[in-house]
Amino acid sequence: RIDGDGRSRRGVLLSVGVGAAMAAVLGGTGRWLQARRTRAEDLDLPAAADPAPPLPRGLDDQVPGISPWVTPNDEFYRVDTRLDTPVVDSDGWTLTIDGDVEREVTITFDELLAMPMVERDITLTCVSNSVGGEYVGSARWLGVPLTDLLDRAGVGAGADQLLSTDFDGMTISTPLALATDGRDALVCVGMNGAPLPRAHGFPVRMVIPGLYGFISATKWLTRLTLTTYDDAEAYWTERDWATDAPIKISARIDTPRALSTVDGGRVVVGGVAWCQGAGGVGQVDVQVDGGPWRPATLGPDGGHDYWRQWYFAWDA
Ligand SMILES: Nc1nc2c(c(=O)[nH]1)N[C@H]1C(S)=C(S)[C@@H](COP(=O)(O)O)O[C@H]1N2
Ligand SMILES: [Mo]
Repeated sequence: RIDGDGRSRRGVLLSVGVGAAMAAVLGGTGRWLQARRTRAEDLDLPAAADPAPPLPRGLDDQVPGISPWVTPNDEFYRVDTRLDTPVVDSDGWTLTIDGDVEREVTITFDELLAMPMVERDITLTCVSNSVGGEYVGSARWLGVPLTDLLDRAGVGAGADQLLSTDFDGMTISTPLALATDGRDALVCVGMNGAPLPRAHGFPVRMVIPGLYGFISATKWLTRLTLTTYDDAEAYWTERDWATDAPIKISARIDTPRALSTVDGGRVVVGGVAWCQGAGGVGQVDVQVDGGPWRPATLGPDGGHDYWRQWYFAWDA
């Protein structure tokens, strides 16, 4: 960087040269940094053995202001009990499956990557999302089916709760029956073709379609404990939140924005709707003031665990 007086400031140059450039400039120190931390963007993820079908083209270009069909990673909502973005290393990472199991299992990140991966398009949302709110997003997730991991440990007969723990001891509880009922419950390493961003759980998180994030979507996952609701309470359960929390059917109007002013004539009203666990969205209706409910035009179908775009041309 050259300052206003024309002199270059070398110290500043070093501090902005993070990562590869820093390793090159600092030599030994740089190598030490790289050995200690696997940067998310440096990881090569395996291809899915069971890939998701190509997504049909969404309505993004047709309906200005509508939510993108696939939420970009850096625009994906974030809900955490913590304020910082933890730096968890994939090199030292392990996942332990314990509790009511036939044999306790601990696997490394490389061992997880060696398991057959599946790819699924899943909409994730937070129970704290208000009507029209921001806490919902849709991505293509890459991961190992949760049941493949549980099968390695052999689930005992008494368990009814899957208690997952993050690297820092934060716990999330999931009803075992729902996590293993055939839905695409995943232990994920990838999001939209990239390793998980740190804010979204790098190196490994859970994603379970149809359950709100606070009972399913553990980020920075390190432990899965088979237990019962009588024996153990998760973070949110201690705070009196429900333990059984299926995602409710919902829709959001993205455009026009609430309280905005539009010109008379043709106004395209558009948004997204989601209905996991009940076959996906089959219809969206729109009502203007007290008028009749009229059917909106639906965007393409991304599967029953994925939201659906819709629009309605209103003659204002
Ligand atoms: N470790 C950890 N995992 C967590 C949380 C958390 O606070 N800590 N929040 C949960 C909640 S309430 C939601 S809605 C989702 C949000 O995931 P996202 O931030 O990637 O959108 O993560 C879940 N997983
Ligand atoms: Mo949440």
